[in-house]
Amino acid sequence: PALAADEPIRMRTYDLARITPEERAQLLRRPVLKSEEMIAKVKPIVDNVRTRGDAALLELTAKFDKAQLKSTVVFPPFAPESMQLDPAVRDAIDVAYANVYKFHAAQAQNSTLVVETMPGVVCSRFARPIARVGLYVPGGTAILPSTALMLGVPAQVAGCNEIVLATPPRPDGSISPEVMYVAQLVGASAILKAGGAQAVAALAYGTETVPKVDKIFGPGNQWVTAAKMFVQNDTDALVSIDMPAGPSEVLVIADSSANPAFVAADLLSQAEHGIDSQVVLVTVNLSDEEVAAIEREVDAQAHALPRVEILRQSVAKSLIVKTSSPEEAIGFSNDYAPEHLIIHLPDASARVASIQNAGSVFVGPFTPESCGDYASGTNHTLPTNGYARQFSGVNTLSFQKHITSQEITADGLKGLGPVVATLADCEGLGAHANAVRIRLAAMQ
Ligand code: HSO
Ligand code: ZN
Repeated sequence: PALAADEPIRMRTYDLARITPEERAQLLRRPVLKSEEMIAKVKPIVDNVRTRGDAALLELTAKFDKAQLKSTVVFPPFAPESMQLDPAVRDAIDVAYANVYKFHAAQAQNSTLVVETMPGVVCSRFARPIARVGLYVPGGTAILPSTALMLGVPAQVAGCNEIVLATPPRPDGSISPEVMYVAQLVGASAILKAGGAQAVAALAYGTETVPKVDKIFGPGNQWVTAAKMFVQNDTDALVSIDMPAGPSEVLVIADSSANPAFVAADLLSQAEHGIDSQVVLVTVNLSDEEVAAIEREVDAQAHALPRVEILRQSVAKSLIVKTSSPEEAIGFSNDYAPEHLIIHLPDASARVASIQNAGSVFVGPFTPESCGDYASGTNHTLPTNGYARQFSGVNTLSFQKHITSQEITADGLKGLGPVVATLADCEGLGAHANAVRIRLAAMQ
């Protein structure tokens, strides 16, 4: 239903003590992603790019991005004119880059793990970079150099050989100078000027000019997400993806110690991403008047923001859940498994110990989510849709894989060999048993 422009921008309120378990379960649900339907829609686009390569990419980019390109890929060195920035923006990107680099460099696992499990039986594990990675940086309603940073820095830290950054071009065929600058900072080896399912297909299969990659990262709209799911399931593509993605979310826990203006600002910062953004406020022992004070702030701040039309729709779909203890609030949050969790409680840092499911946590009144979105050092590519139960956000290890290794001495094999031969006999796999016994016999 259309919302009148003069109507207050309000969330829906529920009291956890007054709802049934079924209603509670309903509050934890996200809007359904019609993934099968979307996968059917992207298949023709993916097939087109896979079979016709660059010709298909150029046609689709003309159709969807209104850009007439001669070639879809740009290789370094990138033209200085394509990266010209306002000095204040460049300095801000530099600080963000340094912080994100520092935090992700600390995550790199470069040392080999070595364990002697039995005398003479040495097992080890070491990390190697994923050689070729594709980073999808969405276009659409906002330019997102921050996403280029969040995907590019861990790829650089991990030591990936080829970093292909894909992003839709503007109608004049160019890429925003901010994204170009970040591409250069992170050492991108190619920029693919394409978006949507066609960009994902080009990364997955390669074309005459686009290098094929081994893993595709990054957020995107339903088309991008569906295309990532499709290519991941195609064994011909031999490609993996970072995680299933859905609309962005935040859950804010606040009690009476919280500043209503801060709480409202945090809710709105996430709600402005898109009309499907999920914003949840979980209150702890707030009176009706205190809840109303936050709602008035949401309404007043929203009307003064540039993306008020998006906020009108996303806030209307968002929730306030009233609880009567911090434990109850955190219990609800753990069940919801939000992408972002902001804690406005007096003992916020002590509460982190009880967080079980969340993509990234923002602790205390002076930690807005915006800082993690841009520049504190943590990654902003995080699990949505409740996938924080089993997925981590993008991190340095997302760009590496681990190889295990073992080395067994002759004496080691004397100890371990009979165990293996017994188990192989038990499975009826005589050749396995023989590979051990032939050596044990040779040692006699
Ligand atoms: N909050 C978004 C990331 C972002 N915010 C990019 C601003 N720019 C991820 O959920
Ligand atoms: Zn954000």
